[in-house]
Amino acid sequence: MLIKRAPELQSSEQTPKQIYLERRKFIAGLSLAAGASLAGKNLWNLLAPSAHVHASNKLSGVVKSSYRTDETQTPYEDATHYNNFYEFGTDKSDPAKNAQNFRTSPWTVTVDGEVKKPRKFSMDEILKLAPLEERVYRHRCVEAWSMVVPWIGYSFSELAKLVEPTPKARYVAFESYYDPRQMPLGSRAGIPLPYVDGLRLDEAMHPLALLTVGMYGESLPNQDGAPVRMILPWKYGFKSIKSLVRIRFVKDQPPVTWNLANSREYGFYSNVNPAVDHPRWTQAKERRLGEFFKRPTLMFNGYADQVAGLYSGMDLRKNF
Ligand SMILES: Nc1nc2c(c(=O)[nH]1)N[C@H]1C(S)=C(S)[C@@H](COP(=O)(O)O)O[C@H]1N2
Ligand SMILES: [Mo]
Repeated sequence: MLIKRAPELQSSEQTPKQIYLERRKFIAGLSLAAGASLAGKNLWNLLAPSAHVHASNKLSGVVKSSYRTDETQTPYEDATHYNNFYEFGTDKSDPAKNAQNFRTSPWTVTVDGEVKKPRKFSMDEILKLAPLEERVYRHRCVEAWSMVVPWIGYSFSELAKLVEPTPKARYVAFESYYDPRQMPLGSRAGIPLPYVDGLRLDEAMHPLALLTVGMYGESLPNQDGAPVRMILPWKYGFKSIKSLVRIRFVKDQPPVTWNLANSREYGFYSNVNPAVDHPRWTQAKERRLGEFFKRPTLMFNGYADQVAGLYSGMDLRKNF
């Protein structure tokens, strides 16, 4: 009976997530058949999240953007079970386990500050504000691992246009949701919360800056920053702030969580730069999840042609 399921895995109708879940069921079945001795604790941990997976839904009307690398995409399983989301724990496997019951509906994002039309957006409004695009971006953490992920969203500038920033707006400040009751591990994360980040206005308005509502054809899983986050593919991953609740257009450079936590190690810009090492490790190479050999890290994570102009004349060693 289990064997018969295998050919279905090849169906082109299936999303990577469905394939992954089929595999999980398959593994579960095998272990039951083989007896309880094989069904160790780790296996049960692996199986537990499947009860909640329907928290993410297929997104319809998504068009493929030309912003896409044809490098091999990271398997859904890795991108959703190897995460940084300190509000839900500091181990890479914590967010997938601990964010399952995170309530992301109803959700509103407040946009204010130096804008002519401050307003709140419901999640429904955000989903309909501009056509949803699938963009396949390289995603590189400051810890020197990387992925290739098919994100879904649209340029942040689409939202910015609607609120009409005034000439005084020079930066954009972003803030994540924080509720210690839902995120009890946050108090032990070792970073100040709520998580905040910021961009210069021209960086935020760059078309690559993606207001992200989904991945792999579906809405974002909680552990990846549901229901809406930023993705800034030319910057280290920590700039890609999750579970956004507030966006403010401001005059002065806003605080950045990792810079507040350790200003010697993490700067405001945090553009991917293989020539400027982290004080404790090299940034010249990275490990792509699922690959054995390290690969060289590219300037601006491979997006130099598009974004280098934003930083012309700047000392990138000083402005790290
Ligand atoms: N609110 C919040 N956003 C966050 C983080 C976090 O801990 N909290 N971690 C950051 C870091 S360090 C990285 S590498 C990316 C990871 O995104 P992913 O788990 O979807 O790959 O999210 C970033 N956004
Ligand atoms: Mo990161």
